[in-house]
Amino acid sequence: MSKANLTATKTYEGLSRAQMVEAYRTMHMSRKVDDREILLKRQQKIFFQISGAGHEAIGVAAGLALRPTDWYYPYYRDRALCLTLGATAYEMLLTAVGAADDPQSGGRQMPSHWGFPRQNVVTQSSPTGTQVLQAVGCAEAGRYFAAHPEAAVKVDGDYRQFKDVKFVGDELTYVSLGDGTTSEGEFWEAMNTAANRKLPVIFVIQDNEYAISVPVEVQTAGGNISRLVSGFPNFHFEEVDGTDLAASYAAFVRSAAYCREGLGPSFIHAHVIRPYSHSLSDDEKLYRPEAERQRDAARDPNMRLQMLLIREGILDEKGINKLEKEVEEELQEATDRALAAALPAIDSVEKFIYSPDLDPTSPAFDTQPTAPDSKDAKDAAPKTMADLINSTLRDEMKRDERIVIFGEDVADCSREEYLQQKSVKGKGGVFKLTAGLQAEFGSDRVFNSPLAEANIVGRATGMATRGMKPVVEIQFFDYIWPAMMQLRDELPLIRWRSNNGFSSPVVVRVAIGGYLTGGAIYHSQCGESTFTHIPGLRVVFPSNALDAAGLLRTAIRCDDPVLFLEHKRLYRETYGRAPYPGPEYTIPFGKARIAQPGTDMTVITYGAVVPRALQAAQKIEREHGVSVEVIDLRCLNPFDWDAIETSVKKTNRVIVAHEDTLSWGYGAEIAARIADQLFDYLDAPVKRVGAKDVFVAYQPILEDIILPQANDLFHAMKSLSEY
Ligand SMILES: Cc1ncc(C[n+]2csc(CCOP(=O)(O)OP(=O)(O)O)c2C)c(N)n1
Ligand SMILES: [Mg+2]
Repeated sequence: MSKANLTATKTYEGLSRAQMVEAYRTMHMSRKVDDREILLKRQQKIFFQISGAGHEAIGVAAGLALRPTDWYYPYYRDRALCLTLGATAYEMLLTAVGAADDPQSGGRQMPSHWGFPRQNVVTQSSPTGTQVLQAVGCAEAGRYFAAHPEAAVKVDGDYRQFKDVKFVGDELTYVSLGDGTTSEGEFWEAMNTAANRKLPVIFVIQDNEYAISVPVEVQTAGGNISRLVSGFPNFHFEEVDGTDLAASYAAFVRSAAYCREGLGPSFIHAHVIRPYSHSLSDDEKLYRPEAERQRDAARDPNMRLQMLLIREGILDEKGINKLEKEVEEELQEATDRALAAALPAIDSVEKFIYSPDLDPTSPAFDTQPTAPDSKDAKDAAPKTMADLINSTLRDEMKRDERIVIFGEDVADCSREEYLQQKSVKGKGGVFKLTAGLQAEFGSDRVFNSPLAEANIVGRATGMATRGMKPVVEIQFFDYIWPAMMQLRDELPLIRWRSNNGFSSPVVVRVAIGGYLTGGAIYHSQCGESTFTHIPGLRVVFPSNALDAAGLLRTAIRCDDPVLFLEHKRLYRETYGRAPYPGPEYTIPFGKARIAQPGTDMTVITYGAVVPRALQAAQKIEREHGVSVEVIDLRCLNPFDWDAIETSVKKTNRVIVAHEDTLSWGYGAEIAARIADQLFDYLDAPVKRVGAKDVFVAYQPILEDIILPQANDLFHAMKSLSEY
């Protein structure tokens, strides 16, 4: 072979000369889009800018080494990756101006919050680190569908009708984050699960040595994340100069091969630079001296590649100029079009908070229980709420193979062999709600999570984005807070922030509430109004076995995320038992139940206060002849305004009662709406009954005085009837 031919076929860690040129084109475009956005921001034509400058080589390397069938959870510096995957400068600028046709969010998110459905780039957000657990869940979904291909088939009549499942057997999931973000607990939770389950995830740390102004040695013990994570089992590790395109590419090729072989996750620690300030709101000169900035500049990835192209004779100066001119022309044309693009209609803001396809309040969910088999007395006997939740989960798992259940202690026994040997009976949840499900459906459908609530909700969110239906359990409401970032900033926003590009209809079951005699502060909390305050999250709170069964089934078949609150005290009460209503029994969301009809006043309540309100209502009827209508809302978001309106118009007196603390509670909203919209029908002020504004104490006499009792309701009813 001649020398010229040899040169022409020379590769750079496997990248051809033509690929090197195209890589440079993308890296240059990426930097130029940043520069253009900075200009547009200064001209006040866009409203935010954060750049990917200095991170171009690692992004392009990833895009070239990975496949279109892989999945991507990139962070905001990944502009060059997204361009390599096929997103365009025009699309990015549509996001920057907040255009109606912005394919990422329809004008809802800041620029650089990547989300391109076509490219499997899953909608990203601003909280640093929330993407990592979701990426783990995404990888788990790929593996799940490969093992259960039948589950991927579309089925009419529930959320599956509206969810295309895409998967290939040897796919992997890319997730990236900055050096500072490795300080987040969720990062460590994700590493732990990926290692433990040998998941095909490539974790990419883009280490530019700063998190805004905080240097890496303050974030990371010893200053090097690679050293800290080196003890995780099952990982393939790379530490690479992320400003070197070919070296970065090689790291991705090795990492991807390892993941695709099913050996486990990979970790790429890429040393990059941040030549611009953190964002346009930051001035790095305040905390970085000139000499340090110069040192970074000498490693600029774009400059390095340009020099390599010239040195290797791949492009000469003329060729570089020509390429850069082409980029400039394309960018100018993209900018002109983006600036002229139509803006979103202002009446579109409430679109896609919930599924536009499946309405869980619709009459289609209004069904009747099927009569129990009369030949089987066991079937016809009234069952507890715990029993019916268990039966509902079982029947839904039979019906829908996309359902998986995980959480703390929910499995029968993680050490399967004990079950097989029949040497143990199995646990199935601290309240036994999931008992027998692992034994029946297998350990890949019902399994224990680590003791980490963000892990549960974050992974579930990633799985549901891919089309699975995770029905996860938070063991106690009191411990839901580690998952709060996922529950407030992620799960309920996936659909809205991506303008319906993605959705994540997870069911989160939570054991809630007090009246336990000894439950004390940390096993008795309510706090539902914190969650009804979150747009995009359905919140359900049944008071009896039949409602729990019907509403749980609706929650599972629904196309929206649902927080399903199960009162621990009601799990095994005699009150509200019912025979199993059959495998198709559903109750629409947002429809209250009249627990007792009445004419003199209305009590609006839910959960464990329902039986207490009924007790008080019966007493006041007996002793004072006051007829009380008790409304059990059973679904808190949406809630049944029609039922409230009808009742208050009839009775003209109303109490809103709940177990949660009184101030700022769920009742405040209902009371305010009644005052606002039904004032003319009221003969007395709207009254509220709730817990004292303290936590629940351990000693039963303290618990009794803190939580609202039937007697408190009785007194409230009496005083209201006398008003
Ligand atoms: C949970 C959370 N806390 C704080 C912030 C504000 N914030 C945005 S970016 C950032 C620094 C991130 O640094 P790093 O992870 O190193 O990424 P880099 O920007 O350097 O690429 C901070 C503190 C945030 N977005 N989310
Ligand atoms: Mg950083």
